[in-house]
Amino acid sequence: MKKRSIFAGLCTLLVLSLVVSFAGPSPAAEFSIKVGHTLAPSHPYHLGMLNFKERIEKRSEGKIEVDVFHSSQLGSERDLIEGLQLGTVQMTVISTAPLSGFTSDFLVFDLPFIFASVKAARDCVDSEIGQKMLDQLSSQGITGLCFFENGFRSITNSRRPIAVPADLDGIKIRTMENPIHMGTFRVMKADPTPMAFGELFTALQQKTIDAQENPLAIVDTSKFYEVQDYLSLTEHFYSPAPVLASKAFFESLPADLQTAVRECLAESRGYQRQLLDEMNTKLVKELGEKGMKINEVNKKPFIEAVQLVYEQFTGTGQGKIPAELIQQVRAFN
Ligand code: EAX
Repeated sequence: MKKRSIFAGLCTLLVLSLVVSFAGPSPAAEFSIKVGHTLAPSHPYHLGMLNFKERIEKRSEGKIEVDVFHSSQLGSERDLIEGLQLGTVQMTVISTAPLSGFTSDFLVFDLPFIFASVKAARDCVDSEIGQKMLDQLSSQGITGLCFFENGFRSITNSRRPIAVPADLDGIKIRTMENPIHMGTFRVMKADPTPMAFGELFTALQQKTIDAQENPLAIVDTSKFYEVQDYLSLTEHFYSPAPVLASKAFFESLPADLQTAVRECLAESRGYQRQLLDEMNTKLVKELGEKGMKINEVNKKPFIEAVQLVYEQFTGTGQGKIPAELIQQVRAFN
């Protein structure tokens, strides 16, 4: 008799635990936020979003629950943008490059060497110019909330040091799906191949491409040093990282929670950038210790070589950047 009552008790416990585990968000959560991004869990995209999760769950007293998905688990950056529009994803942090298909004004951030320092870049994206660009996404079903940071992008490759533009001649380089990024490498006679970030490591490993370009924190956290021999510190593009929300979801939040999300993100933005600053002070040394052959670069010949890109993309209409906007952005230097 005793054995039967213990067995019955265990079955009850098992059923209860199953019911609770399938019950979805914790009882207090009224709103669930799925955040997707493409980078590794050790990258400041992820750590910054975990910081936001901690802040907003506490600030909302559990009314908002956040889950952060790394390494393209919820798709590529293009998929994530579409997921915001469909409402299948509630938030994302991406580079601006994939947004060029949705609004051409973001293209200004993709112009080579447009920012002379990280301070100028941060001051610009945090200004009304940056907010105006984020607001333009509203017509696409997206609420632009703020800018985290990806950073200045440098070139890695498996063939040779890149010291002058001519060294890029014939190099097959992966780029983001962005006309200015591709145009920039074309004018230096490289062979740009647009590719989703999630496919990049394998392509480098299999040598279907020679090169890629990304900030040092990505070269490290996505382990590109395992499949790339050379790192050349070109810092040719600056990638801001807009934090975007599904407009339908964000506007479904009560006003006080919308304010809470914005304020918690602003605090997490500072934390996220500080992490990158700390990483950037030591990554050149650490990537050298991990076997990469690293060369500094005299940027002047590269800046001269890519002036043609400014001529190609300055103008009005789809895919062009107004000269006035370029001047406004450059004024932050
Ligand atoms: O936004 O695709 C890229 O190279 C980006 O830097 C990455 O997805 C982070």
